[in-house]
Order: sequence, then C-alpha cells, then structure tokens
Amino acid sequence: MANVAVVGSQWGDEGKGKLVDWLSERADVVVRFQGGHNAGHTLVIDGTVYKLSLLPSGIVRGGKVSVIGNGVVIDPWALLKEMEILRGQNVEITPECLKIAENATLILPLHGELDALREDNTAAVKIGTTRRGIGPAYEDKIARRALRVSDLSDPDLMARKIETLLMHHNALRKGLGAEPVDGAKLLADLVEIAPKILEFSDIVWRTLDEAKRDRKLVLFEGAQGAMLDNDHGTYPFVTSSNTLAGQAAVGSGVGPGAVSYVLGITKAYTTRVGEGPFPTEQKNDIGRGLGERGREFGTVTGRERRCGWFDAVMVRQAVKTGGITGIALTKLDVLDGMEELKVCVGYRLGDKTLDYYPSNMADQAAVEPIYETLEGWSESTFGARSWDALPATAVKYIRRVEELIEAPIALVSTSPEREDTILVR
Ligand code: 2SA
Ligand code: MG
Repeated sequence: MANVAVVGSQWGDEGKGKLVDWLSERADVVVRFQGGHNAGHTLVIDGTVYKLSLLPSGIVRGGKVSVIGNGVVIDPWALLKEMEILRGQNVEITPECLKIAENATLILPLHGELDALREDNTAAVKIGTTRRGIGPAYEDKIARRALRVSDLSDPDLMARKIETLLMHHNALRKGLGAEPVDGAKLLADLVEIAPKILEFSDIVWRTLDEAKRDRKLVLFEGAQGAMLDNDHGTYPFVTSSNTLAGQAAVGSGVGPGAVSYVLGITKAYTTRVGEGPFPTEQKNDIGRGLGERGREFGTVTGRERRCGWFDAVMVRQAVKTGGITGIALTKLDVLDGMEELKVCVGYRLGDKTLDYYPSNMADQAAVEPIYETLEGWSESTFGARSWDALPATAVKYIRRVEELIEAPIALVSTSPEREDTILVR
C-alpha cells in the first residue's frame, strides 16, 4: 500500500471528506498540510454528520494519529471550538491522537478582521473569501512576522513579536478606517489559551519520519482545490496556500517521494464559491437545478455555490500541474434525469482556440467554453455500488470524461455514505 494524497481538482467541495474517510480506514496517520478553517469537510458515518474545518478527517475514526502540519494556518480559538463540538459528538481528542506542528502559523483575530475589512472595502478587488483571516495570516508568515505555535510557550517572545506585528497591522488598519489593535489584550488572550494548544504541539517532521520507519501508512488530506492554488489557480481569485499535492511534502516536513499516489477528487459537474472566473457557469435553471439536487452550500459559511457544466480542460490541467495519479468522480447522481449533458473540451479566446486554461486574469475572464454534448440518463444512480448498476449512458459519460482529462477514474462516489463507492476496474 502506498501513501496517498487526496486533493481537490476543481474549486473545492468535490467531496474530499468522504473519500478521505473511506481511505483513512486503512491509514495510520492522516495529515493536513495547507489551508486552515476555511476548509469544510463533511463526513457522514452511520447516519451521523460530522463537519470538520481544521481537524484532519482521521480524527473521527479511533486509533489513528491526526496531524496538523506546518503548512496549515491555525486559528487557536476556532480549533478549540471545533474540538469542543466534536467531543460533544463523542469523538476522542487526545495528545496521542492529535499532533500540531510547533512551526505552524497562528491566525489571530486581527487577521480575520483585516480579511473582512478588505472584502468590504469597495475600492479593493473582492475575492469572496471565507473571512477567516487565511490570506492575512499567510501574508504575515511569508513576510516573517507571524506568530507560530511554539511561540505560545514564551510570553516575552510573544510580546516582542506582537509589537512588530502591530506596527504593520495598525498602519494597514488606519488606512482602512479601523481602530488599532489592543496588543496587551491580544497577548493576554494568547497566554490564556496557550496551554490548551501546547498540549498537542509536536515535532511533526520527526513523528512522520518515525511513521515512515515503522512503515505506517500516511494519508495526506488536501483542502480547497487545484483552481484555488495560489500559483496555478485563477489568481487573484484563489486561496493563499498551494493546494496541489506537491504541497503535501513541504507542508508537513517530508520529502517529495513520501506521496506515491495522488487521488484527485472531481465532481461530475463544476461548482465554485466566491468571486472569480468560471467559464462553464450556468446562471439559469440548469445551474439552479444542479445546486438544488447537489445541495451546494458552503460547509463553513453557508454560501450558495455557483454551478455549471463539467470543465474537462480545467481538470486536465489540474491532473498535469498536481501530478494526479487517479480520479474519484463524485456526485454523479446529481446529473440523474438530465436529458443532455455538456462538457467543456476547449476554449475560444478571440479568434484563437485553446486546449488549456490561460494564466492571465483578463484572458481567464474572457474565454468562452467549447462544449461537447453527451446523452443524459433518466435512471437513478444514487447509492449505486457496482459498475453494472450504472446506466449505460452514465458509463459512457464517465469514460468520455476520463479520456478528456487524461487520468484514469479509479472510483465513483454515488452518495455521501462511504459504502456507496464504486471501484472502477
Ligand atoms: P480564503 O478564505 O482566503 O481561503 O478564500 C479565498 C478563495 O478560496 C475559496 N475557498 C473555498 N472554496 C470552496 N470551499 C471552501 N471551503 C468551504 C466549504 C467554504 C465555505 O468547504 O464549503 O463554507 O464557504 C473554500 N475555502 C476557501 C473562497 O471561496 C475564495 O474564493
Ligand atoms: Mg468543502
């Protein structure tokens, strides 16, 4: 068995949570390596719904080690709240089963405030963020002024770092018409929660090295999706981390060879939440129908997701840039009952035809999708557990998608329940 990385191949919300849970049964360690509590992974286990944001999905299964890697940005208050909710659902969370990288960056209240101030500033480019402070926290990380998990053990160091941090943030806030941050209060609040976080703090790279030596199986759990990747996505309408599988290594402290199989999760159609280009978007009854049948609302923010046709060009690009080995196709049943289905197979840009998604912001907004039309099916595929249970036209759709994206479809998921998964031969 190989170490698997599970990543989104579109704009997130492809159904990674279910597949991670499905695979975590065989894994010993489950690792988050990027993003923060902007992620929303829904797991349904024996009818109980678990909503995870920051914690690795492995946490709901006993006997596994869950790791929050250094590439993650951690809002300690949000983490404690999530832990409390899960404990209320009888999930056990102990320092033995949860390890938090001591070199991970902290999200502070001022990051969420800055995120919201910018989103509400009409002069700025509205990204449609989750307002969780993700972007501002990564900015501080890259600019080398962030507070990290290990700083929580040293109030004097935190005091000095907060002073440096506030020189920057108070200037920004002034420009946006907000009051300066009360540094003394921030320090006191951090000191108060510090022990509750430090309890889980760990030298994660070493834990993962030991796991490797002991031949433990590690599952890397991505958040968001390829088109939200800070380099390869629809920049600037992206998140502030690298979401591709390459990040699994750096974001947890292992070498690039640690991941031997990259499972790309792909929805049978496309959704996006937040602003930014979306060539195959259907702002009509087709899109509304997909949204209703697919229950397309943000796990974290409850925002309605934009919906549209499957974009094979974009997913093919995600396969290439992210090194996706195989695909899990999800939510096929949402297409049930549609007379015909469209799949984007190229773009028109002015008088040019493109077989890739351009990186320029203006071009990304200007491309027109070129569609291929496929026959739909009237039967229900919901809950199908075998290839033979699928209508022939659904099989045809899957095979055509597979051909276009240039990656094998290894799994088809037909409901949120993990048993409803077809292994493709
Ligand atoms: P941010 O907050 O800085 O990461 O936002 C930047 C962009 O990234 C998008 N983004 C997401 N898109 C889909 N799903 C995400 N997670 C939650 C979920 C979102 C929710 O699983 O439903 O509940 O609304 C996620 N996180 C970030 C975001 O929409 C911006 O386009
Ligand atoms: Mg989600």
